[in-house]
Amino acid sequence: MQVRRYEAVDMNEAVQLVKRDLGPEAVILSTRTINKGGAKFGLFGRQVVEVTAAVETPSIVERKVTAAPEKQKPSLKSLEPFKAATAAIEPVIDGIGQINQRLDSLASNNDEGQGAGDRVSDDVRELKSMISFLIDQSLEDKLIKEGKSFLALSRYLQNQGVAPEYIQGLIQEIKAHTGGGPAPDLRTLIHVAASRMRDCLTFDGRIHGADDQSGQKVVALIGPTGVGKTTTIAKLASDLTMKGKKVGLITIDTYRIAAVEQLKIYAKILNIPLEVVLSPGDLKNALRSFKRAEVVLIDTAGRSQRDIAQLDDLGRFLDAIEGVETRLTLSASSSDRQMEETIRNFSKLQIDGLIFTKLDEAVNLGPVYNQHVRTGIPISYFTTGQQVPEDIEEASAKRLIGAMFKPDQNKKQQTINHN
Ligand SMILES: Nc1nc2c(ncn2[C@@H]2O[C@H](COP(=O)(O)OP(=O)(O)O)[C@@H](O)[C@H]2O)c(=O)[nH]1
Ligand SMILES: [Mg+2]
Repeated sequence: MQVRRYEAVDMNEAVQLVKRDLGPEAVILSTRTINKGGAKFGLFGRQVVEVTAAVETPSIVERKVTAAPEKQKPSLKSLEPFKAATAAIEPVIDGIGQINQRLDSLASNNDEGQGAGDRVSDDVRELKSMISFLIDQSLEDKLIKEGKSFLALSRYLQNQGVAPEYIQGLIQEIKAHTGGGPAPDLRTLIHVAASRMRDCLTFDGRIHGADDQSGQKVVALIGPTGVGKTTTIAKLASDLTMKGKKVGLITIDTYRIAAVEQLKIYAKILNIPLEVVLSPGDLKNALRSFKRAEVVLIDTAGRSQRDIAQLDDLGRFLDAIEGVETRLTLSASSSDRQMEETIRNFSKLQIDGLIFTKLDEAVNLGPVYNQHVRTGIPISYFTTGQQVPEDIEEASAKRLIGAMFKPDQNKKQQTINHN
């Protein structure tokens, strides 16, 4: 195998380079955006796309196989029964794959000591419901009898990561509406499902400024390490500043020097005051010094949602400020189970809204939908990339439901919009 690295101004050019150099068989192993020269963190640096690609160099044995005469290939027609059989067992294979993954994670969780018992029982429960869903052939048979459009919708939503219980609920609801008549065609069904799913969503918690007499809105972004809290704060601060709002930044993330430096750089570039705070008492003082700011954004340390002491510590900081709101920040590319665990543990604290980051990296948005519907916590923002300030938008059904039914359009779309 030959592995090579390329740099280009955009993905399109990178792919052309790869194809020209390695040929049409080349596969892209990884891509990332890097800054070349200029200031750090994307505001002024030149962005280039770095792509690592590889092409197989066939071994002597492989060459012999690929050189086999054309006539030995089975005709397309003779493949039909195999295709049908493969399609029939596909859901079961998918399911077995997922069960294997769960079993692997169960085995590793078992080694993790404190709290592992709870997680194991959660996993076992989830595993049981997954198995019963898979072996519940009567459900699938029923769907087939009602017409393939229901089955197709169910399979489709399953692939989008929507939880089985929501799919079943949705289908039952649509069935109740059709009054036992013939199943609608798939197009109509998708239309109805999308609209019903849209009705279950609540978007709120966008940060514009104070909505009471205080004249000030104080919002802390909380969540696990690395989800993008600091980057999101920089995006929000930049957007608010551009709209003429007076913004103040506070960081209580003093665990890592790099974390403070990261926010300091953003604050400097945006020309926004930043206070670094070490104790709940200091936090009160910092807020006093931001009396004239209309919005104060607080960056917090990435707490491991499994570390109760760290969460209690964060709670003490938040308790020191009257009227503070929180936005729990979650990566849209993490699994349903990870998100659920994070929300469960962070709900020791008050959660006023959800921000989902890294939509650009998410394979599908089913878990975002599941967690939102399960908890009923409104979604405030989506972020769609590493670029500050542009890769953020106010959360909308158009993006979430649109991405589920047109998955190829799940990438960057626009900056913050106001509909
Ligand atoms: N792809 C992608 N990366 C993001 C996004 N938001 C943040 N990141 C990256 O995620 C990494 C961690 O971000 P950071 O803001 O330091 O996370 P924090 O630990 O929660 O404060 C950085 O490399 C960010 O550039 C996003 O929407 N999409
Ligand atoms: Mg941070």
